[in-house]
Amino acid sequence: MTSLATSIAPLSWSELEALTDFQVDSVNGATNAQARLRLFGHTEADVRVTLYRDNHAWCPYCQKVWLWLEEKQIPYRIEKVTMFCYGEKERWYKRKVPSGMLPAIELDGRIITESDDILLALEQVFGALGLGMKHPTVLPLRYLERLLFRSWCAWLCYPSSSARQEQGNREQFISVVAKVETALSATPGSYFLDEFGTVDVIFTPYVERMNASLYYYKGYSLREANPRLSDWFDAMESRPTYRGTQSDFHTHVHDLPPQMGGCWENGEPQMELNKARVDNGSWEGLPDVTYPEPETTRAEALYRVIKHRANIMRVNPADDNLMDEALRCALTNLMTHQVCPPPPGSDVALRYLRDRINVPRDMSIYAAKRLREALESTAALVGDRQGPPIPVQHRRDQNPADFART
Ligand SMILES: N[C@@H](CCC(=O)N[C@@H](CS)C(=O)NCC(=O)O)C(=O)O
Repeated sequence: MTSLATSIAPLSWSELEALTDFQVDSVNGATNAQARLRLFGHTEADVRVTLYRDNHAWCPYCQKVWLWLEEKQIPYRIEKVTMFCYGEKERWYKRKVPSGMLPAIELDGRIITESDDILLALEQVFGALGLGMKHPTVLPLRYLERLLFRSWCAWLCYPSSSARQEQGNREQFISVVAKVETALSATPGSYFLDEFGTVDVIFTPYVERMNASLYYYKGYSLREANPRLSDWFDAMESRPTYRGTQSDFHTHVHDLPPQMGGCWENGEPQMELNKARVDNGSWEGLPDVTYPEPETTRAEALYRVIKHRANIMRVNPADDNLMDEALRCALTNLMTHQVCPPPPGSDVALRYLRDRINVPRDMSIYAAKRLREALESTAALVGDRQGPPIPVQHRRDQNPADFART
């Protein structure tokens, strides 16, 4: 878009609908967060597994099992459950799993909880993904993943009483990252072992969350600072399975605080810069994704907004008519690159939505970046007011009970 771009009136919903033919086969196509059934070319009669995972795809242990099932192409059903931090746990789920904890699977009618036990049970029935969970080469790497997790929590999730303590936590984390770099260097390829496998799946959820949270709360870019991890991320992003489960910085930095019991900023200049960028853009070029952007991302974002527009309108703090017009302006800008001024006073409404797009729940990482960009640049035409702050103690603003089933 150039400064010479002309200003146009918003397209109608039917005109917008005509601009997207985005379609995915959620059952047999590429990994996606919307599916309730995955068949990989099998029939429903072949389904032996149900995965219970959280609605928003925020739970890291759920991502681990989800990625494993996708990699092995095991036919399975998906039932989505509410996490305590954003709503009330479903009674039907508590009857199955009294603690309410996620993930769980039902395998041939048997409920299994604890992600490691789930993977072990799945391995017994369907075979391992590369080397198995208990293989002597895998065990020390699983241990290393937990070590990394603990040093990340120690740095991120507790307030430092002094600059020295903050520095100590940072150095402790970086020393464990060095061990991860060494482990990744042990094989010629980009994965942990010679072939992609269980170990990569086990590292994925938290390394993705570390990359996001340390960038935002500590000004430390895990992916950019570590060449082996950088290669590993790139290799993971070459897999459609990972792309389908992959989240972005904006989603993670705001889903983690209530799940982790708090994330602590260090207030350093780089941190402040990173934070402003993740919250307000530009989202292009952030080190949360590096594979080339597919051509369909704008059409995808448009399709997903149109599909959920009644719910989007309902939960928005602004008046429905105001938001309807403002949203059409942002979508018109998304698709035509033309400036489309929204009604006065709609900046808050547009930024409310900008702050609540969830990846991969709502759309893929690049589609979300495009949509946030269109919402932000449209909002900026009428004001600089931010939406209500995203809560940090809970995320009941994301209660799935306020949305219809997708
Ligand atoms: N050790 C468990 C940890 C599972 C866990 O901590 N799950 C969290 C979500 S990440 C949970 O279900 N918490 C209850 C809730 O948030 O509703 C595993 O590996 O499966």
